[in-house]
Amino acid sequence: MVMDDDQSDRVGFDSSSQSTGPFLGSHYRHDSNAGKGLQQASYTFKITKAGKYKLQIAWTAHSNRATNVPIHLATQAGKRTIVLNQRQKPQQPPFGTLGIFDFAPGLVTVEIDNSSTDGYVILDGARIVAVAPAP
Ligand SMILES: [Ca+2]
Repeated sequence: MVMDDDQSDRVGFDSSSQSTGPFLGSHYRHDSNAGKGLQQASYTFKITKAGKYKLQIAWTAHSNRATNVPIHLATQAGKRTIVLNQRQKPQQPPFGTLGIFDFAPGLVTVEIDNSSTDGYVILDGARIVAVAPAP
């Protein structure tokens, strides 16, 4: 399941760019390195089958990015926050893996915000990929 930035629910993240690639879809969005704490975007995935899933976020790395982007993951099991360094290149451009999680059927929400971030926060896309169970 892949969602591009245009499919997120957003407050802010109104600036879009194509300056740095690779990116998912036709562009990425960013917070203009401004309005800290006032911009959020969330992706909602519907899980139909319980299992392990890899959670990935797309971003374009650059030295002006934030090193401390808070990403809030809400699942049936609860909430957790993962801190992402967007100066580092994603492992599978444009996607970088945040972790592998057990998801139960229901909604999984991934929210990115720009609170107290120290550079540009990039919103490009997100996906979750089912991880095959061990044989
Ligand atoms: Ca995009």
